[in-house]
Amino acid sequence: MGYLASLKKADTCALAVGVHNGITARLGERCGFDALWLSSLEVSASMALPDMNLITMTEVADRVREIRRASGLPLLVDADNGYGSDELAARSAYEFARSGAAGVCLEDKVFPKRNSFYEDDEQALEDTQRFCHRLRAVRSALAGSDTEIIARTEALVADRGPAEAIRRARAYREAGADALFVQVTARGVDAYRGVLAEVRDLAPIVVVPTALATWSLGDLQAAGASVVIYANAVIRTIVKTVTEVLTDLRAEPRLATVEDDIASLEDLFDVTGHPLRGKVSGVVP
Ligand code: SPV
Ligand code: MG
Repeated sequence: MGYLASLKKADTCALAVGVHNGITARLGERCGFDALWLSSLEVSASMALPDMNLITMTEVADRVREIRRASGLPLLVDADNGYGSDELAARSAYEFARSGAAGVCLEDKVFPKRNSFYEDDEQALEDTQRFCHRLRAVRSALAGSDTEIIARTEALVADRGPAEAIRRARAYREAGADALFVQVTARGVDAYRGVLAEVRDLAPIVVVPTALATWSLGDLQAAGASVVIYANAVIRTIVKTVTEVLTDLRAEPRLATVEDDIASLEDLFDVTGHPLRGKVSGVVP
């Protein structure tokens, strides 16, 4: 049984964190998260790019391998819209699964997609039947694998209303998705609980509560979540903290200015492993 199916069967809710590389995955694991989300926003931002289908399947596959070396946690991979065609979606899912992904998430946005939170941009949805065709292509590429398919609908993001979100979630489940993810931004929050109530019995539900910042884990689980993903906390921490530390260091150029605000070398070596202390974690199994 796949990871998300087992969470639903156990009637439990896992906590996942969005990451973009080996060290952020390792830190997520050390901080006690249950699972990892390889986020397109995190990966794009880590390359100083906007999140709009500029990253490629091979770049993401490299990150999957890097993360799997650094952490044993289940990894859910954000495969965007499958990178432009059914064949690319299928190949991507196959490569990610072979590299150790527990789940691959595909969203119903046309290529090139825009991050759901680019509110001034057009959020154009793929036709439902075309997206179902894509899911079936991915399903057949993953035949015999435990890697699960998460189908994500952007209907609420695109302002298409709760009925459309429910209709699409049902269609995607029928087309072979193992889990469902209804993305929500500020404009969809009022409808969100009602949408999940209609789809939660169909499959495990993935929730990214970026627009639900005040909801507790209990609230999210009560609404139907089998896994809750804090998708972009890591990269936002990096932007804020690195900016603060470098600003201080530039203003007062001596390392002592910031030494209390940055990790000690000891702590860094503890995270990455240290050759003089035996095992180099993640390199020597
Ligand atoms: C991501 O983390 O890349 C996601 C979630 O797709 S969100 O950015 O909230 O759309
Ligand atoms: Mg994404």
